[in-house]
Amino acid sequence: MSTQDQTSLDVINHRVSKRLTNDKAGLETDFLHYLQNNLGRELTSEVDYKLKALAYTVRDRLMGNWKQTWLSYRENTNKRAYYLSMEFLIGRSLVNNMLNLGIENQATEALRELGLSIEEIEEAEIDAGLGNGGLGRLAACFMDSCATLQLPVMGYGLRYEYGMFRQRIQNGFQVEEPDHWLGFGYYPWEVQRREYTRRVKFGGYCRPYTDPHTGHLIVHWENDEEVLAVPFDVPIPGYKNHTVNTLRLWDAAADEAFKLSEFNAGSYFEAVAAKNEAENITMVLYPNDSSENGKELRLRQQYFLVSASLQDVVEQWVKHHNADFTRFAESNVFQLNDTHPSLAVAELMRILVDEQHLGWDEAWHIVTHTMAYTNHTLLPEALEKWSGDLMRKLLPRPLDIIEEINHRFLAQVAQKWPGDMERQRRLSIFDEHGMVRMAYLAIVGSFSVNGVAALHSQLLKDGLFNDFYQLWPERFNNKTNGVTQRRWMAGCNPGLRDLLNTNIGEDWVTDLSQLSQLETYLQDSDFRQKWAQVKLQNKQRLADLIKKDTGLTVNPTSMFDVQVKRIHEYKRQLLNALHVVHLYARIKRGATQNMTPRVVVFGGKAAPGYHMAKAIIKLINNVAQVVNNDPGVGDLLKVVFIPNYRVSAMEVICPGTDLSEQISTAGKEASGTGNMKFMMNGAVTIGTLDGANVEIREAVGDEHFFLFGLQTEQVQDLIGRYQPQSYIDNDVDLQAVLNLLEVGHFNQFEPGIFDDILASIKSPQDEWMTLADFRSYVEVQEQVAQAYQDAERWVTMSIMNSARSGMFSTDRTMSEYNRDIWHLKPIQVQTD
Ligand code: 26Q
Repeated sequence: MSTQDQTSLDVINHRVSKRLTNDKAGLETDFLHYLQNNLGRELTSEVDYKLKALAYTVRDRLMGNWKQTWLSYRENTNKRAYYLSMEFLIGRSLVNNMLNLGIENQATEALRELGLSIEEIEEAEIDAGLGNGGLGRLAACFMDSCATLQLPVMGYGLRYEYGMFRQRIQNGFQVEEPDHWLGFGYYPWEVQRREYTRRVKFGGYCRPYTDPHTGHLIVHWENDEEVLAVPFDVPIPGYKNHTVNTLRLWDAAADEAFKLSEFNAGSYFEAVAAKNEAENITMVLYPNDSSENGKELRLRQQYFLVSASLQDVVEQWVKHHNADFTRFAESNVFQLNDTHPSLAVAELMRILVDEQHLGWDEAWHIVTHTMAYTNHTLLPEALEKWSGDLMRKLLPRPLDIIEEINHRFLAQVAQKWPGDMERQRRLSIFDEHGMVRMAYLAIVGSFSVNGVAALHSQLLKDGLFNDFYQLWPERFNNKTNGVTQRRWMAGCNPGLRDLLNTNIGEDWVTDLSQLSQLETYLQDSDFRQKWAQVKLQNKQRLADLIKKDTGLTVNPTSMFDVQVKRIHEYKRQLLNALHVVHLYARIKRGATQNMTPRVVVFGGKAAPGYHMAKAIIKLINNVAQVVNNDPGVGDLLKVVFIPNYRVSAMEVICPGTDLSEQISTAGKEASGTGNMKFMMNGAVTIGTLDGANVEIREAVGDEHFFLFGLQTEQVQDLIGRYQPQSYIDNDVDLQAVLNLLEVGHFNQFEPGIFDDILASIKSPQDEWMTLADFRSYVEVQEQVAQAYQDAERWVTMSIMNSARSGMFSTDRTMSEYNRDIWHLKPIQVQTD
């Protein structure tokens, strides 16, 4: 381009960027422009169009900085990190993006001037539910914090056409409905980038041959079928800092030439039908959060993510460094979100050895200096294993490579423990049935292995991964989870945000430790009153949600006692339900003196194939039905099951909660992150010493935390000699509760439907030891009830929980990942 052209282009570009002002008038103009000139709609049209117009208006204001961020990263030779995850549970983006851009107030004003309510438009946004629960939401919080910390981190995930299923409750049962979240159009936040399409191989076989030029042995992966990976980029803005990072989601598409041979052979129908097989890969998220299911399509998804993402990074590298890989390891790091993307270890080897022609040792050095693995569970049933046979069929070359990795690794084990065959057997990546232990592959291929809370990381070293810990103690570390306070306080709790801003300033939004200033307001009666007012308003908002979604009216002055999370036996929603039945029994026998009115709220999805979890949902709904319709109970007890629990529901639930239920069997919950959202919004926790509860209690102080239950070691000691009957024999309350269940009080016309539940909690084999903790749970719940009646004491506890939640920001978590694992330099994005 000539200098003359460049100058006039600069002038035009200047004009374009000047058009994008962040004041009320600018936002109003663009909103109307999109609504009328782009979408062809009016102010009176359906809210979806107004949402789209506003989303485009906001997205326009991210674009310039998005490009600048991209350029800043490309220009400098600094290290970059890639977060590989099968799940990014984003939820809604409008409020978050406006908040981070600092245009919330102006946008509200602009729409008000047009006679529109911004809340109504915000409410219309459908959650991007591309995740199951904690692990997926964690990935989304991490992305927000990295952008805010100006770290050059890119997320890689899958663009599922159907996200987490929608849950309907029908006659008390969970019914799953497909979540066709994209409708028939596009996600307003994404940008398709077909120019970065990659090709992923499946099937076929390997053929070794000798390179005629070098004489080296080369393996060709042949006769495979290729699937296209088309990237869709989602902008991730930092908080008022010009950084806009990228989340790249891959969509599977069939190659034009897919099954060309069949077309040519005249099998037109078969060839078109085969396109489905390719496009199915990113069709649907597996709704299975805590047990692996071994389905072939899931393995395809995992390899598709890993292969497309690694090719993406390596091809960019080759473009700028001409196949010189000497600095690759010091310039790139891949964080594996659980074992789901652990094929990355084999795939990077394949790309480096087969495609870039590096030697094995050089490639292995690169892999083991760029891969870092995060473990999210200790539950044996959740540890991924894939059949070697399935892998041979689907991924012949990666399987070859895993076998070679294992071979070399076991030689190393034999060297450290000569003659210890038992240890070789224990440590082998392949188990005795030829299954690939994905966690072992991840550990062997990574320079860092971390757990997600202090207790969890310790248990990994002592138990599950002890052999590996003995071999490589330096690889093991802890990174306690967090949540982003932008979404989980500033965005979802405007009442609290304003109260904080006027009293402690606004720095807490990027430095959550500032919340400790709240402790100086503990004696300030005006502040305390305002604190209580904010909570009450938020409880009213939650009561409105309950009314809308269940039809039930609840009293916002009651104690709001909340347990929302995936339904799983280890999380022990059952223990909570038993307590509810106990309170009901008390009311029925007239023992209501000094009783605190409670609303017990449940919410969460059960994996569609998890029979017991679905029975628990049914039980809660049946108990709710009986309790809520018993005129003798009144306001003393209400039970609610909020249908379709999701990110946007939690944004209403956590600000309106008094009591946070974190009651998993000790040693089973890796961390928990809901516990942190409740804490920072001023809820008090009742919990076991499990996951991050341990650190929450340490931070807030024992006097502001309600602890109960067995500890991890006691749980482990009880295994094999657990006698639930002995707890029943010694506890009349428990007897009364079980009796009500056994006589069918909650299933009068549905005989037998809770038999499995009863049998499981009464079985000496019950891994979750629900009855062992019943007595201490009930007693501590009584202490909670009394504490709540002392309104002043409760306000103190509430403020203290928020004040001391500073360390549970993902800003802290990400700083630690960066300090100990990634070693990235923050990059200030250049703006003009
Ligand atoms: C695996 C194979 C096949 C199909 C599905 C899966 C699968 C999918 C999702 C397995 C597990 C998950 C999700 C696990 C999860 O959310 N774990 C939670 O991670 C949080 C973040 O670290 C922790 O706070 C929770 O304690 C942990 O349960």
